[in-house]
Amino acid sequence: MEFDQTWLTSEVVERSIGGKSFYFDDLPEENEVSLRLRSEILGWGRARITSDKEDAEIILRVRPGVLATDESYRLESSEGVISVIGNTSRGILYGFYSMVRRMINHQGLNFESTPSQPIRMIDHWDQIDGTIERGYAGESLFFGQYGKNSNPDRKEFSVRDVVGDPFRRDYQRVEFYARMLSSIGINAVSLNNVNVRGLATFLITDPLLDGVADIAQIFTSFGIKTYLAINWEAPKRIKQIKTSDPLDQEVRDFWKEIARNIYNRIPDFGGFVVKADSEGEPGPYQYKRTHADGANMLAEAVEPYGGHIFWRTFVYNSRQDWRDRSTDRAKASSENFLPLDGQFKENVSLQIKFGPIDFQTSEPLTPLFGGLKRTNQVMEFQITAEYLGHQIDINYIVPQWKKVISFDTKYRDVGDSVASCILKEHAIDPEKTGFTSVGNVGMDYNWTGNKLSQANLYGYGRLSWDNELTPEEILDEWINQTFLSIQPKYRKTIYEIMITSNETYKKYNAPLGIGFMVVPSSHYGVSVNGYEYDRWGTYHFADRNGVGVDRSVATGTGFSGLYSDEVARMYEDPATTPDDVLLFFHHVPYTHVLQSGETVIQHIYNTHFDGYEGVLDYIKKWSTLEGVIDEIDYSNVARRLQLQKQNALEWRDQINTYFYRMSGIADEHNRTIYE
Ligand code: GCV
Repeated sequence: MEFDQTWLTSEVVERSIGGKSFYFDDLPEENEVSLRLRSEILGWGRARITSDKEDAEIILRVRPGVLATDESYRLESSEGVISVIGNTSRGILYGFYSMVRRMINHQGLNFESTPSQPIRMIDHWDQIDGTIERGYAGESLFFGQYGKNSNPDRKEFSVRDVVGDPFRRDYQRVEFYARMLSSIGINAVSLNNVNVRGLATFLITDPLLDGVADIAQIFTSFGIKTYLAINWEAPKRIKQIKTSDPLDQEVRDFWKEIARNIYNRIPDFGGFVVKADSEGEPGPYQYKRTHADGANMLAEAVEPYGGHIFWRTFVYNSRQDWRDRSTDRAKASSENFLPLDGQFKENVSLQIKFGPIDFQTSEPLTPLFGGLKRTNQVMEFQITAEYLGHQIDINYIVPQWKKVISFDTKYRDVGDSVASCILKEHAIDPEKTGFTSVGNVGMDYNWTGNKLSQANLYGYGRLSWDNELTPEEILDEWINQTFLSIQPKYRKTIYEIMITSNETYKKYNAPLGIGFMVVPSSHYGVSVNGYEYDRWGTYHFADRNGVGVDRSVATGTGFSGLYSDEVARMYEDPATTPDDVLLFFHHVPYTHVLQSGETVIQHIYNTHFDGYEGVLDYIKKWSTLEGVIDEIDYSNVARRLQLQKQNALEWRDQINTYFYRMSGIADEHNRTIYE
């Protein structure tokens, strides 16, 4: 095959189910998923299907109503026979992949599982010309002509005119991708960028719907619903209607007609993802309507078909004046959406970035979680490493996500106030809650640019399915499956590199939660003041006295007051604010002593020297794998490590020098800081 087999290699198959005989017991009816299951067993699984129960080693049983949800599964093993049980064939499909995984990882085959989050989605930022906004692994799997249009990271995202069929139609690749997603429990995919540019606006209409339908058919068979991102101005652009006002009857009829046509072609179509009034995109504010007006209008259009709207809360003033200290971007989504709590229809979910700004290395949980009490919500993550090293630097992100979803919001009105539970607790339809994340794959041979970035896709799926899993367990599983044939000591080396990699990256990046010291636009590499005087509202306010943004209620922007009383009290006071977000909430002197006991300035120096050393250590460790793992994988990562070393060095020296110049305070350990 022309692409890497990820964690689903033929070795994995051989050591688990290859050659085994499967028996379908009591399958009430065949559907796309049960047919797919059969072809997975025979094709990918290289196993047999027997009609004689006595001959079966693995029995698949659909038992409607036996398990908690239609996605749940149970594995039972007795006297050499394994049973996979589910209410539906979807449950069995998840059970099937779980059985394979558990066999490889020696995790035992008496096991029952129900997903923690009902929605487990991937959003693609793929563009109609084959490029991907914030993509670091080649072109889109869905659009474009690979080879002719190879320009994965152009650092600007306008879309070129497309001549002819925009679809790539590499269905072998899409099928394998769908298998990857289904094997980790993903159940929804949005195909195109939320900035819907150029011809992409027309994906919701004929004839482009044909291409969408072909892709959706593959995803459906793996239990995955397909969504599209829409352009708010579609009524104007597609049908030359004079307005896109959500209360205008012609506009409402337009969307109803669009929905009717889509569901005719794709009966299990998921619905729409919407970025409106955000970073220059059009939206209801143009017509002085609320975001509830906008979302509910679309929700009404898809409602007769069971459709669903994901409405993003990433709405902020992106034309800020740095001189204006009263506007705080961190407050924007709360200011825009808290007043609308309770006004959204049952088939709308607000799609909320986990942090108040934008997928930085360290950010607090956004106060919308817990603040919204009667609204369906999904938490948005970013697997693609926009601010986390572009899939050049090694960065296993799961520890950061785990920390976010485990944050205790300390709201007393709910049974469980931890971030991952609050979604259901405050929903009007708990089934319309969960996680979504910007995907990280492209047409690169290994899907993710850096082979090790596959672990982030794997980890996102596994964590979404089971919020109790630890980053360590997930990494262990991924390494066992991906590097199945190498000796345990080498797997341990890979583990040691990856488990510390998020912390290492954080160490040489912007310090203590301040964020955004990146090169503008591309967001890779250091530029301390790159965003300091710009329009995006992302400032660090370093001066000769100290650094950080005062977001306290007493003297700052008041952002910290948006949390529950207990959490607000914690963030209000620099002494109780956790170190890793201190500068997000407070402007403190360089001599301020952290909870760790270090001063801010010494912490900056120490972490930046350590971070670079960490990368040197990875290079040494990785070199021991030469000749042990596949040469393609070895050199893929080795090459990137050299780039990471350069990146970490530049971060270290520019950050250290900048803060030395600002503070005039020398490093306690007299290491080299350039003047
Ligand atoms: C799709 C950030 C990124 C943009 C992205 C935006 C969003 O600002 O830099 O590329 O646009 O987030 O989430 O909509």
